[in-house]
Amino acid sequence: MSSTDKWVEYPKLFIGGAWVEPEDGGMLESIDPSTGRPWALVAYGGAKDIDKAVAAARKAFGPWSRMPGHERAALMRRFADLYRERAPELAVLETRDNGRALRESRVDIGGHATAYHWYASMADKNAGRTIPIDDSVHAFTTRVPVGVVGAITPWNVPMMAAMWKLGPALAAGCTVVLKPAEQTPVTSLELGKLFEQAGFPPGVVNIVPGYGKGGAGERLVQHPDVNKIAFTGEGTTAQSILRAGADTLKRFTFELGGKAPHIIFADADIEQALNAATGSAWALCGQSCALGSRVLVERPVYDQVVAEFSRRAKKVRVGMPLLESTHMGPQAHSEQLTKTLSYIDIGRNEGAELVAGGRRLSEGELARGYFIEPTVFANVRNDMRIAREEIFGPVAALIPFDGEDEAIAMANDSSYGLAAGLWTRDVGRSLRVSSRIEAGIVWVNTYRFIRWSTPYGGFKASGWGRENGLEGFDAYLETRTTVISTAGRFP
Ligand code: TXE
Repeated sequence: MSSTDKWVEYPKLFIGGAWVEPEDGGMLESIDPSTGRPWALVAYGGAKDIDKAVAAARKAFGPWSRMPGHERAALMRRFADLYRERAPELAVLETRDNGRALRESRVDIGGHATAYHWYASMADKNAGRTIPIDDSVHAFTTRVPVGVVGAITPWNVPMMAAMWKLGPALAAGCTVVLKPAEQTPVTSLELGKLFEQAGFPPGVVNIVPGYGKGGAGERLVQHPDVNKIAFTGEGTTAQSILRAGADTLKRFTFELGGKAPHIIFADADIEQALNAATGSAWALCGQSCALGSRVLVERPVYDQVVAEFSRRAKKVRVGMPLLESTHMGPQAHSEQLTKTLSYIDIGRNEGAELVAGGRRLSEGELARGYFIEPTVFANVRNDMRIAREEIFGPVAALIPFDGEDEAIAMANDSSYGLAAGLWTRDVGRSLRVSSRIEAGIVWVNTYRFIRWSTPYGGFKASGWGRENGLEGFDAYLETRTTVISTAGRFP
């Protein structure tokens, strides 16, 4: 056995700074999506384990939130340095758990240490404001941590989604219970080891893998002692979470799906636009909320873009995700494979023209895994289901348009509003169009540029609130206003 096909076991949860056996959870097998076989045995928690984790986080909250910011920052920096050292190994583990091509996991996870450092630098700069009124009163604001945070993360980017929540939460002075997706729990448990090694006080970070509905996730959402849920996942799950959390009126941030328009005007640098549009269509095997899955192409260059898009789709090297040569691995789990294949059928039945891909790969060693061909549909209409619903697979829908107004109308004709891309050499047009797009982030002459410092989140059904940037930090703070009478008199 090589180190990369090793069986691994994580029989304990990380609660209150200790590794403990689940009380009412159990053990689950995590499936390697490139082989369809279990590769890890992992502890998962139930309601009682969540209760223990929340109690530990609550106990830790007072001391952690009162710790001077520079001391919290120092701990976070130590964690970030350990994370940097372990990043190559975390990338391999994440690739085994969710099948993302190693070359992608490496770049993604390799950048997180810097992100944790960036958040660490906020921990002692959390200043409020003085509000001028008149000589009789002095008013000021203090920004205080929201409290105990339940972080619920998905399977497509477990380490990124965890970092987007842990970084700002810890810098703000919150304590956290992290519940990773049941399909990909391994790397999140590895984080527990790093927090332990970095010397974090017990209970500041707790990690409890588990199921969502009816399991650890739902208990976390309902728990009266959790002040905020930070969630990344599907919109319908967010709706269930809202209902389940309604009685406790906790805070929520939601980073949900997308159906991003990627607009290519005829005056664009077509070669660059194609690099971005094709690259982003297959990134994460299509399992990204920022996927430019609706490629809107101005009519004069439409045929050229369709031909080149499908030519490139056929050249993508789909294969075992740990191989350096692989561009695109399998879908992360069997339900996602089924979902993507069903949307390919829907596209065909709706009358879209399949110009590349469309099949599950069933040759040789790939037959056991959840591999699928990069797929391109041409002559798609924006009212087709493949243009409206999030597929979360490597399926691009190419839609022709005439002129700016139609491009904007089509881009905005979506229930989602997470991201958008546009390609043009005309600076005026880039400003005109981007200012009318209903999306939380608009990329001009680039695509999927995501940084810890740039706010990220959706309009419309794509979410609530923002992660990353100063806005992402604010999402873990409450504002307290203090008003002091200088004369000590009322009225
Ligand atoms: O997500 P879920 P799923 C989209 C994408 C994908 C679809 C389904 O379109 O095909 O969602 O993925 C936890 N209370 N995205 O079903 O169910 C669950 O355990 C509390 C977009 O896997 O939303 C996991 O930890 N928690 C996306 C997390 O929620 C619950 C990322 C996500 O699972 C819960 C992933 C409940 N009732 C999927 N139900 C993006 N925005 O990037 C589930 N969970």
